[in-house]
Amino acid sequence: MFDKVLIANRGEIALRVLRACRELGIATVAVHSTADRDLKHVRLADESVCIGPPSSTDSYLNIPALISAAEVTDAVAIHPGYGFLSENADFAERVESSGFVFIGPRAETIRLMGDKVSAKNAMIKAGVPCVPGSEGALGDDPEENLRLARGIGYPVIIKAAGGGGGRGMRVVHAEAALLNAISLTRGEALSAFGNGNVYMEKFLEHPRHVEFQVIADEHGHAVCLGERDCSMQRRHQKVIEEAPAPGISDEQRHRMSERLARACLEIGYRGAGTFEFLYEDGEFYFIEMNTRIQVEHPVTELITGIDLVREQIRVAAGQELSFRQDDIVLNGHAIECRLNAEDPRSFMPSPGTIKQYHAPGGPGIRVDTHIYSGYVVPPYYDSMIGKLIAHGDTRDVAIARMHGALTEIVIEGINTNIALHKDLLNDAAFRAGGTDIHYLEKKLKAEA
Ligand code: MV4
Repeated sequence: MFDKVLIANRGEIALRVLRACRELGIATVAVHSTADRDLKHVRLADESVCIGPPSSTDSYLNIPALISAAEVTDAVAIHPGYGFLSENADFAERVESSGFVFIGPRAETIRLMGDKVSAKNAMIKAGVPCVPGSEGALGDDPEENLRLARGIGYPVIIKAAGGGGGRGMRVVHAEAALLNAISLTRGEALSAFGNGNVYMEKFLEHPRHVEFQVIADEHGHAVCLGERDCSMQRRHQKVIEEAPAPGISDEQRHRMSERLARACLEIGYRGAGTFEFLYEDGEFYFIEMNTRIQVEHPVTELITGIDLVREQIRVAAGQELSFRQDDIVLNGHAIECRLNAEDPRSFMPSPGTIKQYHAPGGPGIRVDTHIYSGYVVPPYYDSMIGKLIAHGDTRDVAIARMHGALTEIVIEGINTNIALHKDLLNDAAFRAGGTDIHYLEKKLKAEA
């Protein structure tokens, strides 16, 4: 096992990684910007290094500063967390060429999945169901693109190969708008991602977002840990996630799990990963793969009893997964509410001093957060300040426990989305389960 891991991230996930390292007997190096000296994990880490000024570009995205910090502290491996450099193939490559272990997939796998056209091609080849669309990137022949869209049927969506997570897409409802949409998306993609490749798909109008967690080692073992429903989102930011996804049958889950584990072996996947699908009318359609640990990983941990960050570190160190597919039993239901420092009406970030913080607790409640009384939420980064996760034997019990936790928790001094979460837990459609990706934005609009 590694002697020392550098945590190239901040906030709750840095703390989560630190805790996993501590359990594995691994020493930790925290890196932080000048705005993050008082982060909880910086205090708990064995060592810490200031890597630059507040701006992410100059600190958490500063590759030379991170490599230098690993060198001066004699770290063996680097955990990228989520966001920042976690899916940057060049970073993974630089980490490895500097003699450190990148805790994640190989750089070439990150690159394969980072290009949504090559990712989709790889999944088609592996027999994973995808959204009907163009075979690879679109060409420049207008007639051919018009013919293609006619064949798929409107509405279609034009997506940038270099995009993902909602960036670089355009819906086209009628033929008159197609060619302009292609050239606009191409231009934006070129300037935003340095890659002008775009592709076309049938636009699904009322899908749910259902994603499958996988993890693979370098000894030929790949395991699927079931799915999560992340449909409750606003502007591509997830608000509530849950596992299992309401209404997905054991047969559907087993079928997908078997295929996705096989796909992992086919592409030589290593580490934790997530296959994202749109789910509509009982069918799954692959859209993207995330090659990192995700914010919502705890709901999978609670229903499987598996520590994903621990396994992620173990497989990066060359160890075998500590379980097999047949060992996986899904137990009960888990729900996560993302806690954001934001204005409840405008959703604008609400940084500042947390004057009081009281944690909720009780059976089935997990709190993943770095906040404490007196902590100052800086204005420079994502507004997520933590996650409340509730587990129970049934979805109703998990919801009831989450409601209790939201009532117990006290965060004073800043604005948060706690009230929104309470409102959503009481929402009839949410309680019924299976709302689509547009539900929250429609609800917010109707209540405005
Ligand atoms: C789609 C789609 C409908 N049809 N693709 C948005 C984020 C990116 N991961 C893919 N996205 C979508 N792709 C087809 N063919 C609708 C979305 C989409 C969406 C997907 C998941 C979660 C939230 C979303 C919100 C708006 C649009």
